[in-house]
Amino acid sequence: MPESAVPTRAMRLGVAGPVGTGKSSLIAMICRQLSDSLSLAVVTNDIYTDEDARFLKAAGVLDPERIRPVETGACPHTAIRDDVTVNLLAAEDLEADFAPVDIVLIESGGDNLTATFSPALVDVQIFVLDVAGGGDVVRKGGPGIARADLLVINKTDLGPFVDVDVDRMIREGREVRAGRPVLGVSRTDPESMTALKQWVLDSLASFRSGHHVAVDPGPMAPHVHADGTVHSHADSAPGHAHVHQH
Ligand SMILES: Nc1nc2c(ncn2[C@@H]2O[C@H](COP(=O)(O)OP(=O)(O)O)[C@@H](O)[C@H]2O)c(=O)[nH]1
Ligand SMILES: [Mg+2]
Repeated sequence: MPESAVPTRAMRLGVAGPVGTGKSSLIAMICRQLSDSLSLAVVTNDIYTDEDARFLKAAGVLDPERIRPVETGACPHTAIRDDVTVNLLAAEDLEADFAPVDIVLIESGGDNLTATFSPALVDVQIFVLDVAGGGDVVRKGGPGIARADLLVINKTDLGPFVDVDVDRMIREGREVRAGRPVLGVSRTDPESMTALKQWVLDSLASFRSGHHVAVDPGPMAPHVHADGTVHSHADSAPGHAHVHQH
């Protein structure tokens, strides 16, 4: 990117990963640590409710007006991957309403292991797994695990209770990610919170340098929705139509 392309808009940071791994908690943690020094806003993607937005508002880490839900209907992946318009509009509205905004955090409404953000929507993305999901999940791979800008292995405090070797899980994460960063995180571990904060600040510095290139972790694998719909994003370049079939 040439020097003249130094961005003036907010950085958009995506947080994806299976339900329950701690995406909302992680966003709350980032807000708690950075809202004094930076202007932040949050977009949540819920299928039918505004559960995540309500959770974050209740956490009291940000002015509730800065947290907005996008309701995505039956396929939450589409709104972060194939047609990102509603998310982009929500992010741009927040930026306009609370200008200047430094970072808009976007929580995915993912319901499986394979959802990733389009680089047309986010500049950087975190993929979140948790220790309670089992030590094997990292080895199963997938575009988010392998190629998101950061892999967070959350709830490291639970390792001893679920018989998971956390250090090994992190090591295996590094192996499948070919040197991309992996961070073991727990809300009970202040050092891990500081490391997460530093990663966000480093990402913001890189974004503002004008040399940052948003990376596409790759298309999500075909998956089956609860209603039996088979959903293939095999060619899901930004804006590309994807296939739904029963
Ligand atoms: N033990 C433990 N639980 C956590 C941690 N972070 C989140 N949780 C819990 O995990 C559950 C799911 O978290 P949530 O942020 O709603 O997950 P999301 O569905 O990915 O947004 C909640 O009950 C959280 O309290 C952590 O670091 N340690
Ligand atoms: Mg959530």
